[in-house]
Amino acid sequence: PSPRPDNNHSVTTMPLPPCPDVPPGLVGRLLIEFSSPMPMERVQRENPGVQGGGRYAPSDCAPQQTVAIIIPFRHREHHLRYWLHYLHPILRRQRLRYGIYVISQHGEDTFNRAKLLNVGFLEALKEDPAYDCFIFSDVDLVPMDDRNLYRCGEQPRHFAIAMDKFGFRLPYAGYFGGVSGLSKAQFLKINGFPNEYWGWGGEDDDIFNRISLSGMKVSRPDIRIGRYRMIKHDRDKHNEPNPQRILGFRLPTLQLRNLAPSEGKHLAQGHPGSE
Ligand code: UDH
Repeated sequence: PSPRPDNNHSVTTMPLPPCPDVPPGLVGRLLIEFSSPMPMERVQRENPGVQGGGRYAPSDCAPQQTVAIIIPFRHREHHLRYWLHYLHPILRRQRLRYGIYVISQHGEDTFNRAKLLNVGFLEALKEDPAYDCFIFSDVDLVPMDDRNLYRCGEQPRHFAIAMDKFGFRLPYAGYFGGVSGLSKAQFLKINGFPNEYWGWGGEDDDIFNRISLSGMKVSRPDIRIGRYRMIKHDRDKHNEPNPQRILGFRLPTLQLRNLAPSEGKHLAQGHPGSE
């Protein structure tokens, strides 16, 4: 039986104030490096506020969104430890309520990144129907600036716009790879991600096209803020470039016409062989 309320000793919890739009305590540009291996014990020790399953909520304010971070994964444990080491403190400073979902592909068949992300969307919602923002992040990408806020907005968001491996520039105008975010409604509007891309490449361009064809427009942070370090690695086994990745790439003519000439050049040069 549940305890009867005792009027003399009732505990009333005050509702938390909403978290401010601009979180206080952000530090801006960060030093990110991957020289010495990162032990999991250190990650755990340094992030005591994180609950089981990689869940966290600020104690001093109520965030507007509940964010599920979905990571496509196989055999990258050492990358994951770096990712957790850097991201937990950043997400905490950003005052997010979040959970992290590492979606690992079983077996050694060809990797399928987008399908894993679809699985992550469904599994996160099964665990907590309150998730209303989904951020899809490669395990080897760490933001270099905590002002790059991991939250959803009016339009689908592309976060990883200036990676070190691309010379801190967007490789082509329609690039949507690395780290991206869609609200639940936006994800459902584009009918989720494609399941047909086996191996490396093409699925991010397909997602970009789904967004454009649904009448939405990708939003991006300032180029000085959307900077990322990628953990250097060789190509994984069973994730060879998908020879059909280019076939899936069909920019609607309308969009091509809207590109500035310089963007068109990047598009021609940077796609789709660039890594
Ligand atoms: N991923 C895994 N395991 C795999 C393959 C992919 O976890 O076996 C995930 C991981 O989250 C990774 C993401 O899928 O960050 C994207 O895959 P990727 O890192 O292989 O793609 P990227 O374009 O690299 O970053 C392509 C190979 C680069 C080789 C460069 C050699 N100089």
